[in-house]
Amino acid sequence: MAGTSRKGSGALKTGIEFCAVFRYSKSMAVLTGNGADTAEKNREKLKEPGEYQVILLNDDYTTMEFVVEILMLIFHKSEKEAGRIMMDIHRKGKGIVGMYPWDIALTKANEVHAIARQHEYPLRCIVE
Ligand code: TYC
Repeated sequence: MAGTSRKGSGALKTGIEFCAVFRYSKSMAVLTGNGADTAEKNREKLKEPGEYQVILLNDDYTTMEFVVEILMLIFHKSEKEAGRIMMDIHRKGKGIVGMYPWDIALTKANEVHAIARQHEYPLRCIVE
């Protein structure tokens, strides 16, 4: 390990035998041993991945009008586009309503749930 006095290891010359970095993969922090990696590779691994799908799920109780309102209010869709997306979800069971960085995607999903529950609808929204 770094700081021990074993001799003969190339890595020990620099004082670093093992370097652990956190790499973010979706919601998981993955511990990766990569003492041999370059600074460039480390920078890539530390970079947050770009965007996540926010997906709305169909159900039998939430009204079509309410889903259209949600798509306009939370996801900034036009009324026409919101109607089209809602009908697509109604027919197929689910649909992507936007792509956002992780924190924004989670916030939007939570907003959908909060407003839906206030109106006593079971509407579900997931991020993946
Ligand atoms: N299936 C619902 C109905 O017929 C409408 C609906 C559409 C609900 C999309 C949820 O994500 C949804 N009232």
